[in-house]
This record gives sequence, structure tokens and C-alpha cells, in this order.
Amino acid sequence: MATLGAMFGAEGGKTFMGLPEALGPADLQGAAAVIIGADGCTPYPSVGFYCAGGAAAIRAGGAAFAAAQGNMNFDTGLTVLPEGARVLDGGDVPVDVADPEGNRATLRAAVAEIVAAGAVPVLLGGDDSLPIPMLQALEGQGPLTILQIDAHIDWRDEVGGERWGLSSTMRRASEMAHVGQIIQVGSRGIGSARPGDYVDAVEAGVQFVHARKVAALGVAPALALIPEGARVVICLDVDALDPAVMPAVIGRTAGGLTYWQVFELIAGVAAKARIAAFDMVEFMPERDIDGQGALVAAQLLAGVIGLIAEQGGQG
Ligand SMILES: [Mn+2]
Repeated sequence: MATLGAMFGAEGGKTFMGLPEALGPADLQGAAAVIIGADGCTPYPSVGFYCAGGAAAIRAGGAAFAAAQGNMNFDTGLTVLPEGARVLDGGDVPVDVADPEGNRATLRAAVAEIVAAGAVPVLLGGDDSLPIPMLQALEGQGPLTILQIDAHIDWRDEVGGERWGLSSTMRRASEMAHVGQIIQVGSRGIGSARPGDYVDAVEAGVQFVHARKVAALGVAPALALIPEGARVVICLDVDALDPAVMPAVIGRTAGGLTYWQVFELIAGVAAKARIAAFDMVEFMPERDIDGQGALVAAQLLAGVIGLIAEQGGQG
């Protein structure tokens, strides 16, 4: 059973919602979106690939939707997938906890393959170091706007000498020539950010909408920052969601976004701009409770691919 992941040596597996597998580059033609997963990318030695199996857990969370692809999805107001829409699951790309540089190259190659076919990459983690090579592979698709939805700002320059890890994602993004505006929504609590990191982000032009403001005013202030017609990469760390709905994270923090706030951010982008790429990271299966977080992630993902399919891919 070949998959896009198998092009890089992965084993085949069950696809999200029973979507067709991506068998290789030829199959990608005409695809609006292609899902790929990975256990991690650039780990910190202290934690390793602590979100390994996240993509598989989210796929399992969506198993119940497999028979429902023609049904209404009332979250999007559309059928689960528009008639004739081609959305594929490329499986997991193989990664090695001891070879972060190789992992980044593998991820860049897989995402570049998807983008070259005109499809939107939908990356499932795995930890928050995964979006860095995804964003690198979108060079040539710019200028891109990033909407990061996350409890953390991820602006550390390095952690223990590692510059490509999960706490540096948005700082590395800001250094990419094809990345324009960065909007970061959902920061809260006491995270990894040092005051100097936050000052650097603000001085680099990042527009922050902290979780407290979302709680007070809803998502409209954040959506107002998205330029009409922009090409937007949505980077969703599932810890943006309140732990009451999303327990499957390494550090549960009170005061997170609701399901609807996260969904409205994504749907709001789709309504006024184009989704150029999407990632959903930091799902930690060992921390889930009775599969609840996986179900929430799968419902969100089903909506995301429906919205991307409606937009018709990269366009
Ligand atoms: Mn986070």
C-alpha cells in the first residue's frame, strides 16, 4: 500500500475519514488538499518525540465520519466534502528522533511535492517544530500571512542551542523572506516566553490577540487583522483550545479558546482569504481522556478540509 509517506519509506495505514491514499506524485494532480502526518521533527533531547502517534490518534478520532462524506457538515454549512472534491491522505512521513536535519529535509520534500501539484498541505503532528520545514517549503508561494493559534508565542531564539525546535517556530517563520504578516492568537498563562522574546516579536511587527482578549471580545478583532485575499498559513497548536475540550496536550493551561472560537478563526480566514497551508500540532495521545481530544481534533480537521476543498486548492 503506497502512500506519499511511502515515497519516503513510511508504512501505509488507515486514512483520515477513509479518504483515498496519496499513492505518489501522479495521484496528487487535481487534489485540493493532501494530509500528511509525522511523529516529530526537531526534538529537544529532554522530551524527544513526545507527540508521536498524534496523527494516528486524530485519524482514529475521525473514523466515525468515514461513512458520512456525503453528509452535511453543519460547522461549515457544506457537505463534508464538496461533490467531486479530491482530498487525499498521504500517510505519515518517516522521521528519526536522532536525525532532525534529515527530518526537516523529508518534510520539506513532502510538502513541496504537494504544493507543486497545486494542493494545500495539511500537516498533522507531532510537535510544533514540524511547521518550520513546512513553511520553508512554501518559499515561492509568498507573500504569506501566518495565523498562529497557540497558547504559546514560540519566539525563543534557541533552547539549549537548538534553533529549530518547537519553541522557536514563529521566530524562524519571521526570518523567512516569503513570510509577511504574522498574527498570533490565543497566548495565555505562563509559558516559555521571556519578556525579551515578546518585545522582539512586537518589534518584528507581530500582531498579538491574547486569549484574554478573545474571551472578552470573540474572534472578530483577530479576523479583522487578516488582509482580504491574503494567502494564509494557519498554524494551530491544539493547546490553544481550552483543556476542558482538548486535554491531549503536554501542558494544560486554563483559559483557552473554545471549539467555536478556533473554528470561527479558521472559517473566517476561508471567508475573506485563501488557506495556503494548515498544520495541527502538539496532540499528545498519552494525555487524551477517553478519546475526547481526538474527536475534537478530528471534527476540526473535517471542517478544515471541507473549507479548503471548497476553495479548490492553491488556486
Ligand atoms: Mn503551544
